[in-house]
Amino acid sequence: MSVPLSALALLLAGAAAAPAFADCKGLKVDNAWIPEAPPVASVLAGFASLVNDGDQPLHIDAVDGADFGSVELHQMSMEGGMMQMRPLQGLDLPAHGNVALAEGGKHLMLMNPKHPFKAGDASVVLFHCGKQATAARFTVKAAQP
Ligand SMILES: [Cu+2]
Repeated sequence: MSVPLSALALLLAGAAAAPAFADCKGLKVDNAWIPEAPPVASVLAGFASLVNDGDQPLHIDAVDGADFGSVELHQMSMEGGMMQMRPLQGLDLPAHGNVALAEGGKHLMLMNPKHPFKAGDASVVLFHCGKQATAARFTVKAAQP
């Protein structure tokens, strides 16, 4: 987390105020969604397509959201026949490249939701790249059977 906590608190508190950060240059977050989970779930997954429209590579160094205790980037992989998850320290997006946050691969772990979410709800998640951050609206949808 390279963003001063005071700046973050200001951003999260100031819903009506102008954003404290400029957007991450070139970053677009498409098809952002959260599979609906039981109301007691202490962690939710977040999926999206991250697109870098810019001419420069992007590095996402932190993710957070006001509705969650914390947000982690995870990588899922098969190890010894078992699905394993490990946290990622950040995410690189090449110029004009994209990275999928999807089931079975890289994804967001939205830890300790501050209230239950049901299908149709939405939550804003911030992707930080240095001093900038891009806000993305994640919609809660019924998980695919
Ligand atoms: Cu995970």
